[in-house]
Amino acid sequence: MEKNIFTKKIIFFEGISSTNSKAKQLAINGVDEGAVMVAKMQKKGRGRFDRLWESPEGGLYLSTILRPKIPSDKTTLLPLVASLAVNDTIKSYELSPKIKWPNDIRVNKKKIAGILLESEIKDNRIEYVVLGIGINMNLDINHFSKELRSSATSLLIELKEAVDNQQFLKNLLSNLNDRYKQYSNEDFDKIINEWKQNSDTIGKKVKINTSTEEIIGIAYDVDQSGYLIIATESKNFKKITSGDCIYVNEL
Ligand code: BT5
Repeated sequence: MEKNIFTKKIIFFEGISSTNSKAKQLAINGVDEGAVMVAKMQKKGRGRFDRLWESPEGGLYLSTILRPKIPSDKTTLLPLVASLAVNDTIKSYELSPKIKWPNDIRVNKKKIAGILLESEIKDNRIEYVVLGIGINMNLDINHFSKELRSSATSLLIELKEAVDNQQFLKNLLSNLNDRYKQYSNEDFDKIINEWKQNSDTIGKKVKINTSTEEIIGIAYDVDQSGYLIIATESKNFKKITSGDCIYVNEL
């Protein structure tokens, strides 16, 4: 049987600043693809655009190093690959997660996990990608800051019982290996189709905030790069490469 590349080297930390920062250091030092860093808590967990990821003890915080050997323009599909792996795992706990573009995993419309990808590309070649995943495991509502209490949830809150973080990690790394294999085999259509099946974004009226503009329209499709296509009210199509997506019916 083929080995899981994500179980060859797993490094555990009690507490850490950020597993993504640690993984980046190791990636620069040449550590192999698949190495995983796991922490019980993070002091400076990061979200996209340098936002804070609340990381109290009880959650699961991990990062891994990827060195994909496929054209660098396909790195934009990695958020879909990672969100499918997290979604697959949460689903196996008999919950009904949905992916919100680009990388939020939500249960009952509340965020249960987040994904952060940071890549280093040189001369059109991927040097490394650090994939970070944060999952709200055994956290109750009081673990979250007041600002997050209406928008965040955890496995404990949804299942009303504690989950074994080590078992969850094992399941997640196995799903990640399967999804990453699909990706490495360039099975991109399958990834995009399954992402669409597991997302609730397409068809919704959305408000997108990018670094430069706000766009309102219907989420029409996700293209071959994983970018979101919006049909605007003026009947134009806009391609969104990066930004925040808010469902208008949840405002
Ligand atoms: C993310 O960013 O969702 C990416 C989160 C990635 C965290 C992992 S943990 C392991 C690894 N090491 C790191 O340092 N990071 C990664 P974004 O889409 O920008 O969402 C951030 C926003 O989510 C924040 O501004 C809050 O509104 C909200 N948020 C923060 N902490 C949360 C939590 N624990 N649960 C739910 N929502 C949270």
